[in-house]
Amino acid sequence: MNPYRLYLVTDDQQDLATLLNVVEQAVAGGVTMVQVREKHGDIRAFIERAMAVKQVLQGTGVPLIINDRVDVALAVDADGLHLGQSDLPARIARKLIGPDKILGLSIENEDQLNVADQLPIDYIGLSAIFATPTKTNTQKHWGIAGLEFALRKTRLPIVAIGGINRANIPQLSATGVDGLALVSAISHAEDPKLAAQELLALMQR
Ligand code: TZP
Ligand code: MG
Repeated sequence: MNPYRLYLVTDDQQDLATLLNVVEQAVAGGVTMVQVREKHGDIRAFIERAMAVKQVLQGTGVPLIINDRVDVALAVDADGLHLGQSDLPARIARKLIGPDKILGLSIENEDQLNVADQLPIDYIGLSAIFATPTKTNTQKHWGIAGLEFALRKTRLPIVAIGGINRANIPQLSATGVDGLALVSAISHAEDPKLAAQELLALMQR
C-alpha cells in the first residue's frame, strides 16, 4: 500500500483533546500517514503531543512522522521525520535516524528539486501547491503545471501540500501524484472521519 496517499499534517493550534480526536477519526476515515507539526510550543510539549498521537496510532499501521525535529523523532521513536530546508541537512538527519526510518523533505523551488534525487530521502513534500492561510511564508505556488513538472523531474515519490481541498483533488489526482498532504481540510472538518473518506473517494474517481 502507498503510505503517502492521504497524509494528515496536524494543526498545532488545536488543543490536545481536539488533536487526538482528529487523528483518531481521520485514521478511521482512511488517512494513511500522520505528521505531527508543532511550530509554536517548546520541545517538551512537542514530545508530549507526539507521544499521545503515537498511542492513538498504535496498532493501526499508520506511520507517525515528526516535523522538523530529529530529537523529537528519536525521543518518541517515530516512524519518520519531515524536514524543511532550514532544518537539519538530510544527510546528517539520515545518519542520526538510521536507514530504516522514513525521511521526507520539503521542496520549495526548482533549485532544491534539482538536487533532491541525490539526497538520502524517501519522499518529497512539494510546497506549496496552492496558497493557503495555514502557512503563509511559502516561496512559491507550484500549481498543477509545477506539480507535473516536478513529477517528471524526480524519481522520488511526491506528496503535494498547500491549499488542497475537495475542489482541487480531482485535478491533483489526475497528475498521478503519489500523495496529498492536508491540514485544514481534515483538521477543521466538522467530521474528520467523513472528510477523510470523502477526500479518498474523490481521489479514486
Ligand atoms: N507546508 C506547505 S503548505 C502547508 C505546509 C505545512 C500547510 C498546508 O495546510 P492546508 O490547510 O492543507 O492548506
Ligand atoms: Mg519544517
